Amino acid sequence: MRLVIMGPPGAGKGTQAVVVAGILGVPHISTGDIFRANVSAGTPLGEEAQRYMSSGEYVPDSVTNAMVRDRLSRDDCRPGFMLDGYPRTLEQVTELDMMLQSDGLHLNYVAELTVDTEEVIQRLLKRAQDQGRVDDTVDVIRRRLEVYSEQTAPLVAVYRERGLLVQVDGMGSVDEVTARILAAVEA
Ligand code: B4P
Repeated sequence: MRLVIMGPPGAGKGTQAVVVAGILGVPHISTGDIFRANVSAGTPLGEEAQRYMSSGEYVPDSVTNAMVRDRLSRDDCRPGFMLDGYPRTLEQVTELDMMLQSDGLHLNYVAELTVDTEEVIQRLLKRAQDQGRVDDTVDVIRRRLEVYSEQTAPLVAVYRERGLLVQVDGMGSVDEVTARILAAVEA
């Protein structure tokens, strides 16, 4: 099973991707987590990513695409994967298409989590208190939501056109949302 999970910041992508990937027995690949691990480790990739993430901007496509290409080429991705937070731009969609096509592979589903804007802001402000993430301040959250609607929301139409899109209500408890995703991807 090759899945993508998308949705605005705070929709529950990371939360759900961990659980669903575990149930399906495929690796969970979060570009945000990989960037944060590199920031913590002080790598050159982390230093570059931090400049963008701390202001709510996307890391440049060239950097992100190369990182995902490397990750998807590993053996554990052969049975499938759950991509969380990638693709986020039209250029990333094209690049992912090429990565898959070169191996004769295709996506099975793209699950879009839909959540009210007010709810995502509350979730991210709560996470700011719990975890102190630098990109969870009010101003940066506002910018991340703008960047999402400008650059990532248009991807929904692309995947709908391809017949891959499933929309999942992301409101409610974590368990309720997980059950909806599993039903939507017929797992
Ligand atoms: P991400 O790490 O993807 O961060 P995110 O959009 O905030 O989603 P996340 O998965 O962390 O949060 P979730 O909704 O699960 O990206 C961070 C940054 O990395 C981006 O802004 C960008 O700079 C960079 N980046 C990543 N991918 C990139 C790409 N492809 N191209 C360029 N740049 C990229 O959860 C949010 C909170 O809600 C959590 O605290 C959670 O506990 C809570 N929550 C979840 N489900 C809930 C529920 N049902 N009820 C109540 N709370 C819930």
